[in-house]
Amino acid sequence: MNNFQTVLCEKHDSVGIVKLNRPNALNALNMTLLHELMDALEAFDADPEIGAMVITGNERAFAAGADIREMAEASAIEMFQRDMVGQFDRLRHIRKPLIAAVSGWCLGGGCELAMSCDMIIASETARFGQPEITLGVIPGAGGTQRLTRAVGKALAMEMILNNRTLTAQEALQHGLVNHVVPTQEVLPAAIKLASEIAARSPLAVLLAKEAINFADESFLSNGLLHERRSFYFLFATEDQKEGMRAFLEKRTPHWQGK
Ligand code: CO8
Repeated sequence: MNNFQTVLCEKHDSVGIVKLNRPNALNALNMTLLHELMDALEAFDADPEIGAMVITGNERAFAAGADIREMAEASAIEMFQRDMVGQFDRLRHIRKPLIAAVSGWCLGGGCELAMSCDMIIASETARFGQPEITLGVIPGAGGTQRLTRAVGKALAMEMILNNRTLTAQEALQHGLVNHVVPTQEVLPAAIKLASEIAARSPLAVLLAKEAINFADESFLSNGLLHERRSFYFLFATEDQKEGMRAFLEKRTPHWQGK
């Protein structure tokens, strides 16, 4: 975890923080960064001390997209073999909650990365967009799908077909982000939210995240069945007994993840 070149990792109690660290390229996502980011997140996901994770950038950029320099001259076959977007699939297997703390540019693959997280905290300076059309391509890591689900078809069309960017306030208004805060507060606010979630009943958090993600990926009847199974399953845990008893006894529950 300490040998990464393009990301910095830190633990803040029960929260794992991964900071994208290619400031000279506005945190453009090259292959090294993508591999290191996913390695770091998977390590936190496997760490029993960690309950939730935050991905952040710097004040100027969360990430300005995939690294254009690295892919400009690539052939279709080279792109297929590199499978840059395949790295993104690793995100879908992270079970603990992931929060993006976004300041500045959040474009292309950077916006796709933020949207692949479970929640987004944006600073007032954040700018969201999918400018791939200006490069003669389209989003490749889920942008056409996730942006459409988040902001609706009309706005997604304008953003992807005509490079319309959203301010933080617009992103909030259209449901792309959870909160907008002053720039200095974006990381503390994300850590606070992650800490609060990390203090909740851990098995229920994992199953709730899984069930919500199912909503985007399935027909309603499949999603309902998935949710119901997880709900019943939680009655096999000690945490469910503890949570309900603590409520009835008017005390704070003590979660054990069992
Ligand atoms: N790739 C590589 N380098 C970049 C990128 C990028 N995406 N964005 C910025 N940089 C570099 C610049 O080349 C510049 O480097 P140098 O100083 O060596 O010339 C440095 O970062 C600073 O950038 P600027 O000087 O351009 O800074 P400005 O403040 O003038 O402009 C902008 C900021 C508007 C963000 C501008 O940099 C920009 O338009 N960047 C490109 C944004 C873009 O088109 N992103 C989409 C990329 S394609 C994509 O993401 C496809 C995703 C597909 C799947 C993803 C899987 C990971």
